[in-house]
Amino acid sequence: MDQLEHKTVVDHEYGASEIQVLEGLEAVRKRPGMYIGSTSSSGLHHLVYEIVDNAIDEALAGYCTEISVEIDEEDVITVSDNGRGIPVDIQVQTGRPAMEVVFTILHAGGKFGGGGYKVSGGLHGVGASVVNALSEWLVAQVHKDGKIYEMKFSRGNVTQDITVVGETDKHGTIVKFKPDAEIFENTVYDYNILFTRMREQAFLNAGLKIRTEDRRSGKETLHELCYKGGIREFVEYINRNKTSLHNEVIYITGERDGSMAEIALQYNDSYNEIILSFANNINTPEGGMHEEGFKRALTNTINNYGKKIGLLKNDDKLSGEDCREGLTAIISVKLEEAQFEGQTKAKLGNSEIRTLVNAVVGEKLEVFLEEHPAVGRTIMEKALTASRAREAARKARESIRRKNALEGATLPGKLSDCNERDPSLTEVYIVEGDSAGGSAKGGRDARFQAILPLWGKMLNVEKARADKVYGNEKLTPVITALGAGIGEDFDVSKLRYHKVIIMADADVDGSHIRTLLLTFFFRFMRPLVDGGYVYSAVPPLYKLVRGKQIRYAYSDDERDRVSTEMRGDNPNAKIEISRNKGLGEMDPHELWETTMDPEHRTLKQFTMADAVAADEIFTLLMGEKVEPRKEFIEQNAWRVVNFDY
Ligand code: TTJ
Repeated sequence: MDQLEHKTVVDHEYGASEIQVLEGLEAVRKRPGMYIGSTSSSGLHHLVYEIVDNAIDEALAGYCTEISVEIDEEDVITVSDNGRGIPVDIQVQTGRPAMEVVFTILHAGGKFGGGGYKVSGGLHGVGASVVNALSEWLVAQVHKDGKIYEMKFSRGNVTQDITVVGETDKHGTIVKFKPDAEIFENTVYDYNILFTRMREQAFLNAGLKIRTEDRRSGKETLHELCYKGGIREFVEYINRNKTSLHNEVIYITGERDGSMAEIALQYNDSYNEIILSFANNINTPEGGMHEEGFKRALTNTINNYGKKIGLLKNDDKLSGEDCREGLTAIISVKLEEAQFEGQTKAKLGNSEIRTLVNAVVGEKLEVFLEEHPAVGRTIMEKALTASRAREAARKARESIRRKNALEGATLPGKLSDCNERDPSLTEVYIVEGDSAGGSAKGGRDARFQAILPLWGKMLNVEKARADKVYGNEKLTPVITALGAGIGEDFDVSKLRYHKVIIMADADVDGSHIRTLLLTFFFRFMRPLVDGGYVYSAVPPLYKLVRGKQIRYAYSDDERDRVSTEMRGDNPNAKIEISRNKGLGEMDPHELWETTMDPEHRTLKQFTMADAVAADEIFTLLMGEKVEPRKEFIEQNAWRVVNFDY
């Protein structure tokens, strides 16, 4: 195959710029966390996003209509697009082909070529060179001007200079890489994580075709995504299992000074608010200026409209939260120099965007409501009911507070508290049923473990408004035991235990109570979930007995392994294996050994990184619509039982 001409001048000594290249990528390999957040699963998947962002930029520039993401055997990833292809000509500043620069120089992303990269998606800014540095190998091909150009790398080093390897009538870029097992704890890709991310990108880029495919044996899956309606369809998707209050999704867009904002919203009959915001296609879970501008405009517009149609009297005022009850909204802004702030760089800091979104939403939502009076009235009524319920909830909370003050904030009678007072050292087991509670109380280490038994039917908070939740006699002991308040008053710094452990049987009933409690925590004590304070205890599934020797197993695999171990060299040994009965039937000592002793137990931490997934799960498991719930449980039966979301 022909080598490009410049190949003849490659055999030179290292110049200053190349030494910098090597040092740059060496730094990435030394401290990968600085560039991709972590070397755990999240970092591994981040590699794919970094590559895909380049293709999305090309789509934003208007030159790419299709992107494909594939997983092959050994977790090799291939990302391709039908864009113009990375430039292959020699770059003036470096004297190297642009294609090489993209993969070898840190932050090269938007710096070359001019134009086209106006709203760079790879704003977390690390780009293709970081992926290259962290890959065992990477192969890039560019189809352009009738030729196929190829370059190869290993751990950031060039192993094959740019070479023409064939002819083509197509245009586009193909990048194939294998994540480096020396860097990542685990190099196995989760198709579902990649698919969810790509679906989000497909919603955010209306009309863009995205294909995702898993080609690993036994896992074969394929999706073709394309949403002509963009974020309107995103809102419909989130609301698909809910009952919406008006048929059409409200869609607002506007631009100013090179920035643009796009908002889609629809109300449903739930009590929850879901706002997802994005800046340059990057999710901003901590919100920021675009969200602030939106919220401000929404509250103002709804209040003004209420006055205008006479549903709000003189001094009546709806709060922002009232106006957002049951709201699902997507806010997507595109701007030139996005400033990401906050701990996780997940918050948009550009204040001009607040002004833009506020102005656009203020102006256009008002017009919309005037042109759609039936929708306007529905939204007003929803907000008014929310306001009345909030007042009732405030009174309920107030009465809890007053009662606590009178009784000196007495802890619930059923709570067996621990001796230690430092919350960072303590844990509370929330246990279903009195007998399990008894065993737990007998088995615990009372120095740092508290036990709170619950019994009877738990309230499904997904179907109840806040005031009913605050006054609920099953939940009150949980609220007072945790000591951090509830709802708007919740203050995680007052939490009395830093581990809140739900202990329920490993069966369907246990899974139900777990789900009810988690829903409660998720909806009413969200910082508890976000802070990673919520755990699930994992009781053993099997008990194995050989003579006096007793062992436990927490899965079928472990049961088989343990049984082989116990048998040792004596193939005739009789090992009795029994399915574990239930927490209530374990004696205190057994419960301690298998489920509560920090030295031997397993705890599952409950985290909900993906707000859309969490909302979906709780809506389905706890909501009104029966059909989608049945479907979900049938499709995810094992996950529901194990609570392994
Ligand atoms: C840059 O400006 C001149 C014309 O080409 C532009 C460009 O680089 N386009 C481009 C890059 N399209 N696709 C990419 C790309 C695609 C993947 C999958 C990976 C990478 C690193 C870049």
